[in-house]
Amino acid sequence: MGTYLATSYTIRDRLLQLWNDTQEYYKKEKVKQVCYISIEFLMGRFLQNAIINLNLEENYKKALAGMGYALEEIYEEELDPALGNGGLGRLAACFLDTLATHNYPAWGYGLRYNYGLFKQSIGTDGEQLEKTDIWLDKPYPFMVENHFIRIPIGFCGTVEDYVDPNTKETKEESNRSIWKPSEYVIAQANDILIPGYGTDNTNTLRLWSARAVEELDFEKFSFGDFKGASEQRLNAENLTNVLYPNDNEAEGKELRFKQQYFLVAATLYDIIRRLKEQKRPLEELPDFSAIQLNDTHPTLAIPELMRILVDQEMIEWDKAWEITQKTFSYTNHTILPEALERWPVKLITKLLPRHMQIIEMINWKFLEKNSQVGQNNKSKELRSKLSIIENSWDTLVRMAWLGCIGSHKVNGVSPIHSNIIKDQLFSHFSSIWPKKFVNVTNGVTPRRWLHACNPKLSDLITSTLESDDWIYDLSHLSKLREFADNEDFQLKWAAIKQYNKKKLQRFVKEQFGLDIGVHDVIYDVQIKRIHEYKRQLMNILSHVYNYLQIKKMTEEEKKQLEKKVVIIAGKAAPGYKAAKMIIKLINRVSKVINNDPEIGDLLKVIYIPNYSVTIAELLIPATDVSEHISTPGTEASGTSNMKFVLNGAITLGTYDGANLEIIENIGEENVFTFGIKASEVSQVKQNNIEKGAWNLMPKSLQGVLGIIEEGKFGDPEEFRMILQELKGVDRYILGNDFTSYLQAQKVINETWKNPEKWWKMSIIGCAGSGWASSDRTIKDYAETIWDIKPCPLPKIESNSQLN
Ligand code: GPW
Repeated sequence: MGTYLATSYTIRDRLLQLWNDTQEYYKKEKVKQVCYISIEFLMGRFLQNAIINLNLEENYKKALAGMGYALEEIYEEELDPALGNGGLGRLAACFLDTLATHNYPAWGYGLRYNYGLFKQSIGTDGEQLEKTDIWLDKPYPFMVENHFIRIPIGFCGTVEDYVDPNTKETKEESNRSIWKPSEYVIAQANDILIPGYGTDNTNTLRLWSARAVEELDFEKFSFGDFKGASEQRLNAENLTNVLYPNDNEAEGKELRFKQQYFLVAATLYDIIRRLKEQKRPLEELPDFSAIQLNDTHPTLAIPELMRILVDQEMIEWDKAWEITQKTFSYTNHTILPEALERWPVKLITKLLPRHMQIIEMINWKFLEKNSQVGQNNKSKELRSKLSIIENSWDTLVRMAWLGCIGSHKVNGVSPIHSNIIKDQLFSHFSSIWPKKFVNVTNGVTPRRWLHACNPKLSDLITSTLESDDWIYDLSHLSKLREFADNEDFQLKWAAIKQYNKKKLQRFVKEQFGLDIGVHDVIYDVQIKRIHEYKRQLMNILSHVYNYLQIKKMTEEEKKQLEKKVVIIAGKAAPGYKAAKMIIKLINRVSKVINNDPEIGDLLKVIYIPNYSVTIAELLIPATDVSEHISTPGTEASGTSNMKFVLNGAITLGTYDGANLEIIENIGEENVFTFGIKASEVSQVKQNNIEKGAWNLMPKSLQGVLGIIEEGKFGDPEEFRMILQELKGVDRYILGNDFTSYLQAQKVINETWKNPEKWWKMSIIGCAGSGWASSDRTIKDYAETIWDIKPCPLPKIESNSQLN
């Protein structure tokens, strides 16, 4: 830890200087900035990224070696802050890297949770165990507490009529009111410095943590009520204690709602403070800052800005609304109904009484304008479709509706997803505002996801292209295509894969004491949150099937088989029963297969616990086949699919999310595709409902379920819920896709026998991945939504002196 800290502090020193220079420069230039508000930022480790971005890796390696330390080992000492659940939070982190690298004036805004996503381990029965992630126990040199920035955030209380101080009159038509909160919590800024690659520009990720207004109640303390004395502090700090561990599922907890408001209220205060620092009026907010809402978690920013403009800044409603719509844009990341946030009106009224009034006013004005009032069924139906307020089991506020209505642009994250939101989820809005709905395809940062995690491949690409320009302009990778058939290049390419597989092999041996092969073994990897729609269940069931097949084979037949190591990793939300059962089943199957002497090294199934960004950086470069097998129409984009192709893994995927972009860009002949198209899903589901999924299921899968029910993997009762779902409705249509999934696996095994073909596919995949850079994504946002331009810091003496 000591060497890690010492090294980190030297980097932090440099960054602090560059950061100061950058912030001063942005202020001086008065450039338009973007603020990216996200309830999650899944940053991964910091040190290596910073050293690489500052172009100091060689220097540090040498200097440390001189003192007897290996830089790689120092990297390993760093913790990996888990302030996000999965793709949504990691996307935000990739965006920050790109924004700094390409010199955009940008801020990330999020929460500094005391506890990150739980640490996962696997119990003796194969079940997921969860432990608190107390990451702040250790020093974290790259986050600086900014004591000058503390903002009071109100909750609850009452709303009073606005009384004109001159006329002493209340004016209904001004829409103005006075909110008097009854509770306050302080938002404290904690800044993470964001270095860009090959530039001095250093941006800010500002994470808010909650503090009490009064740390200690001295009255209570002096009367001996020690517990009571710190109660307020504990209650306040509780607000940012823990990251909610759900991915693609809305958790309707009061505390989560408070977190969301706390995030946006502190952030807007901060942005407006900076605007006012420049002595600019609030009418200029849309020219001062674009604000991107990362999914609906920060959509309370819309009524909060309206409150500030109307109630505090005395701007009239319509003008305030124009400013608001021009400032915000909203990204939707899912269409799964269980993930679309809807908060009870009752809860909002209690916690944010004024905001609830504002939401109702926004809704009323919107409906007045856009749906003809009438009592016939058709106009009633339209009104209930358009309304922000939904009447179902309770009266609810649809946050996605609020996001659409309050923003000037709404985007999906891949073409198929953007089409679904335009034509289905928000079709009623897109006919009102056809130009509001756009697509911005996701991307990943090539710095972390190729250059840093796969240094050997990075070197090979640089030496082959005779330039490292590709690191900040990934479209250059296309030039690799001409080497796809080159025997010498293929050998080098394959050798690097072997090298990365060996690294993983050592890890598996050290962690689990398990021996896996490297040569002539296909590494087949599926790593992501465990979710029914992502169909890890289909993956493991297919290997039960394969296992049963091998058991029936003669020794001669076995000799013809390809060897495979199947790796699965990912966490399940602690309250998600089906997902936890899937983890248990994977581990039970793994135990049976790995310990069956008749199977030997033909098939191994490994579940790697506690999946994280750091583990992804180890697994992705070592992968031959990566699985992205969601039910078509369910995975908005996926981003690890991009990381894998970039690192020469071949995709085994369905026609879903960004898999379709991979297919489009590298050709379907270079992807192992299977299953039906999104347009066919509803018909299959309907058949399942009408005829019963069991009756439509292929014999192969029926046999597998039979074996589970016989107790081959322990008491079948433990898996009843997932088995019943498969046999009953099979919402994610595993049964329907099972046969073609097995067929795709066969094609993989056949292709593996032909190395020239395999490595050609692998190289073409990488060569055709230029579009998958988050640099391209951010350029799209900057040009089509944010209207911001790069603002590179001029190279000045004081900066260069540091090098
Ligand atoms: F439900 N995504 C995620 F839309 O990782 F909010 N967590 C989430 O809670 C949600 C979405 C939410 C993911 C999508 O599942 C994935 O398909 C996409 O690539 C990623 O967000 C980034 O856009």
